[in-house]
Amino acid sequence: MNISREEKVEMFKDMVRIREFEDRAQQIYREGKLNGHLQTCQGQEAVAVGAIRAISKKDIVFSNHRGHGHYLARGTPAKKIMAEFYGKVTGTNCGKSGGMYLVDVKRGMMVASGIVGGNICLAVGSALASQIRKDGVVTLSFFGDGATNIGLFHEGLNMAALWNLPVVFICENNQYAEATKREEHQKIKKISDRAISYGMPGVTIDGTDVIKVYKTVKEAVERARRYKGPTLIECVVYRLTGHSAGDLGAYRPKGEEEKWRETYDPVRIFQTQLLSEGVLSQIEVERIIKEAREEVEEAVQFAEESEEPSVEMAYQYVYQEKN
Ligand SMILES: Cc1ncc(C[n+]2csc(CCOP(=O)(O)OP(=O)(O)O)c2C)c(N)n1
Ligand SMILES: [Mg+2]
Repeated sequence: MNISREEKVEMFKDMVRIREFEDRAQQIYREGKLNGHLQTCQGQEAVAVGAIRAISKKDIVFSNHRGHGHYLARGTPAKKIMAEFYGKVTGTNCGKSGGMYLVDVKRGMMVASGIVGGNICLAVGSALASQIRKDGVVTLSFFGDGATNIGLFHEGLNMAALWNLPVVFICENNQYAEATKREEHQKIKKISDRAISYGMPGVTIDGTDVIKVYKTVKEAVERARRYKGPTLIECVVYRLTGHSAGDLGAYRPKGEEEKWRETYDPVRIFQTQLLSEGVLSQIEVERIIKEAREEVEEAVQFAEESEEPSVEMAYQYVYQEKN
């Protein structure tokens, strides 16, 4: 599977956009400008970008509470996501949800679920619909390591395997579920080992390697599209931040984050790779970072200048409107 220089550059751009967006959003949250929770995905950019680039336009994605990167990679405008954080009417959900439940149906981004493991069965339902319609659509479900202990994970994967549904399960194993280290919430060494008990292929990969993620997901998507059944892909990453923007991660062993940052920062790894391959020059890298920052600042300005939703809007989109 050959990946062109242009594709690599596009992937790098998206990873930088996500990193810049998340760093800035976290900063804004810490300035006390946003309500609710904000779970950012620094350290997981390669999963979002690699996986989303491996699907086609008609495919469907169910994201989770750490999903901003999935949306940015799919093309949801940064300004609409930022406006949603601010609770503004111009946000993806008209300011009604905040960052945890982003929706962009037009781009096949059905919903991000703040219910841990909640999107797994929604994705299985979507894949069942595709199988009945024979529409050739594949559904992706993103979730964390913590979600793999939830009942819905077992029920969903079992049914998907049994019926050969066109769905790919992508576990972003970022070593923590809130403040609980993975070794303290499950005994298995590899989450992908669970796949065998449902009768589907399971694979553990380096989730900081965007090309590896892309190739692995692409293969699983092609398999699913031929109705050969689902795959469980465990992407090993590290959450380069606290659980949410208000969490400084004091429960982590001293130096742990720094160690991962030095060795497994996906953005830095890919940047070094592209520089050494001669795909990008240092000047081009700097330009990409500058453009990403400009896009994020425009998003912040748009969000701050946008209107609050009206009181009447509280009752809109709650129930299906008649006709
Ligand atoms: C069903 C359910 N239980 C508990 C919570 C509270 N909660 C929110 S995020 C989270 C941790 C999830 O960990 P993981 O699945 O590893 O995802 P990560 O946050 O690491 O991306 C928990 C327990 C919830 N939202 N939903
Ligand atoms: Mg986790």
